Amino acid sequence: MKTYTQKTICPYDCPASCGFTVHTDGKKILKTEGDETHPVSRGMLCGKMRRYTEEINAKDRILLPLKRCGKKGEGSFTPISWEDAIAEITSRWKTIIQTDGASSIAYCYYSGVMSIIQRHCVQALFARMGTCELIKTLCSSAKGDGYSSVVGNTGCLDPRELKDSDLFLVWGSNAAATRFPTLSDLTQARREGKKIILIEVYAEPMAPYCDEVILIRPGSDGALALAMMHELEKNHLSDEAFLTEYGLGYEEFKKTLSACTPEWASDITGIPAHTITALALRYGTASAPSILLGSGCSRYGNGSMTVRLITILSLFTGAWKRPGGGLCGCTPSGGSYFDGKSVQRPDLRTEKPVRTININQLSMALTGTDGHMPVKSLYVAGSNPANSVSDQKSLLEGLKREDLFTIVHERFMTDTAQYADIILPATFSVEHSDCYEAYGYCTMAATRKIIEPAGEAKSNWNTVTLLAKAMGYTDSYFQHTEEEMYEKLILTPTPLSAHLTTKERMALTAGGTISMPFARHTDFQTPEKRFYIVNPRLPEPMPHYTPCYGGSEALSLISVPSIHTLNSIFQSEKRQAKKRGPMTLVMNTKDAAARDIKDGDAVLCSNDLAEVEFTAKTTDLIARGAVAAVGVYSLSQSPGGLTCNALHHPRLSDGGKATTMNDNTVNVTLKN
Ligand SMILES: Nc1nc2c(c(=O)[nH]1)N[C@H]1C(S)=C(S)[C@@H](COP(=O)(O)OP(=O)(O)OC[C@H]3O[C@@H](n4cnc5c(=O)[nH]c(N)nc54)[C@H](O)[C@@H]3O)O[C@H]1N2
Ligand SMILES: Nc1nc2c(c(=O)[nH]1)N[C@H]1C(S)=C(S)[C@@H](COP(=O)(O)OP(=O)(O)OC[C@H]3O[C@@H](n4cnc5c(=O)[nH]c(N)nc54)[C@H](O)[C@@H]3O)O[C@H]1N2
Ligand SMILES: [Mo]
Repeated sequence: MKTYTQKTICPYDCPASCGFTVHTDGKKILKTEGDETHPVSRGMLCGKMRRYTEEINAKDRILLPLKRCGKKGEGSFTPISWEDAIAEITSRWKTIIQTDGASSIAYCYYSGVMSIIQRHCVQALFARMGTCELIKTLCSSAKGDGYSSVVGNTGCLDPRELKDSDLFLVWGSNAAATRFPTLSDLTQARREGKKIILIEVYAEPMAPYCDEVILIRPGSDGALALAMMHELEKNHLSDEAFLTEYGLGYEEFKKTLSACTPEWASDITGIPAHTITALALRYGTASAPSILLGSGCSRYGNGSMTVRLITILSLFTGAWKRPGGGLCGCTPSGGSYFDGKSVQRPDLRTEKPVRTININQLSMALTGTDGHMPVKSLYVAGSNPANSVSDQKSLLEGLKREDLFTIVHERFMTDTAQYADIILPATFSVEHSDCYEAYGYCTMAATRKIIEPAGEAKSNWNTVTLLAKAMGYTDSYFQHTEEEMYEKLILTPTPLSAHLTTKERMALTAGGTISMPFARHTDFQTPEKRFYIVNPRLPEPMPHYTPCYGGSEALSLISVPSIHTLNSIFQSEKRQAKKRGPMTLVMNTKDAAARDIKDGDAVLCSNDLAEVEFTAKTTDLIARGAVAAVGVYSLSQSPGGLTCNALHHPRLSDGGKATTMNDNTVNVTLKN
């Protein structure tokens, strides 16, 4: 058997879009390993992607189209042909459009596949059909909203610039799990004697990589940022010249800071006032301090405001002027290298959508609690809402409706697929061609199909175009092949990739990664070419502390990623599942002791939405009053058939219409 290697890109939802190499015989993937030539991952490959071969070749992969033959949700299916599946789906849709209108059809895609064609082509089909529009804000839109309300489209630091930082505030980012390549930058900085300070609710995973840990109450980071700025002002450590020359509203904002004392913030954050002062002084006396911001503190009712305040803090000492100084963790490119709109094609919609559905409120659209009729059909691709979306109990009730026609395009029998009427088999990244741009680094990449799809699996592009043709759509968009789309996308420049030569673009079509220039951080991309401390375009022009939703239960629940899984991906891979262990709720040792709870006990976590059973784990490295549910679990891995998402209200953030999955309260008791 002749084998060879080929480079490709990780399709999953991490900031780096790491490169890796596959060994193949041309038919099957035999092994994966790091790609030493990749400008970001530099030969590293996470434990999950080392298991990619097992995932691709898994025995339980869905390889044929399936049709439901039992009750909804029961999980009984029988194989059908692609022809019959497409005919049934499109005839049902045509009937629904005639009887109830296109606005009773919904679609849901999110981050299962992060490449541009396969991810976004789904939107084009539903735009053409004129169905409900989906607001895709399941992850970090509040963070993006808060950041851009200060600096517009200005790019933040690419983590490769962190080598010049002289102090690091790791602010709610579990880089050990979610920013693997950045972790090595932090480790290197520490070797050079630079200090790393962690500001976290749940600090256990990152504490070993940091010099100091500051535990903070969930959703209170805005108050900390304000008190730090108060102390910077008091100690003449703010860069007044920079703030006045490049910023708008500094003088007005400065006046509001006098009330934001460390004592005031201490009451809100639970951090001692002297710790806040020491942190501010250390930050203010560093030359090029960087803040590495995760998305955790943005997933609250006040998430956008919190990020707005942290972004202003990052500018307050003029750090943005100096190499390595500033904010890392938002969009480093400040825009797009590929013309994603040419795939999404919002222009295929001829009329304004009658109905929009926020993905965080899918449960409401399925049960009709959003003031509309419950939707009649749902198409899911590249998402597993039964595991990943809030208000899980209602969502499952909605999916159970016998009058809901659900199609799930998937690789595995996920909890969402269990509720389908028709399941279509989907490809893995090595079985289709696509373009990638990292959302946490300045890189763009492309990779062609390496092997033929297993069984009868089809890519999102090939499925969407089949459906469109069967709907009778003759638009030229749906007539393109996947390879034509791939080449077209690579050859179309955007303002940020306009400098690439045709030769470079041609080279990219063969596959590879291009490192793009870092942003010019003080070239502020706002209409005024300055950043907004006060932003007159916002409903609340003056930034200030706003509380999160909170709730009446005793403990605040946050939901954090697991190092062993990637959202709901890899949970069926046996070794990863074993390493991850049972569904765990992390508690502060004292909060646990007050409830007579010990490590390993079965506990019940409840609020007005649901009761969910977990295994308790206790540590001093989580803030008092907070509990953390680690990882996304399938319903079958949960002792009570529900996961932490059943405890998440479908409320939205203040800006960005985003998830507030960290902003819920719960009571926790020992299970008898
Ligand atoms: N291994 C692994 N990697 C992943 C993922 C995964 O599931 N597993 N998910 C991928 C995806 S989709 C994304 S969006 C990114 C996730 O990226 P992020 O969402 O940035 O995830 P984390 O890096 O865990 O950062 C969240 C951290 O915020 C903390 N936190 C929560 N609330 C607060 C708060 O109020 N204040 C402060 N200071 N901290 C708080 C949590 O304890 C957690 O450690 O990672 C991606 N990479
Ligand atoms: N409790 C809890 N909830 C969370 C999070 C958390 O940390 N904890 N994280 C949140 C965040 S940050 C995010 S981004 C969301 C993610 O939520 P989702 O976007 O729903 O992501 P996944 O749960 O990983 O499901 C993705 C599915 O896409 C499938 N898939 C992969 N590639 C393809 C493909 O090419 N085509 C098709 N058709 N399918 C494919 C995978 O098999 C998988 O079942 O979850 C959010 N929900
Ligand atoms: Mo995400």
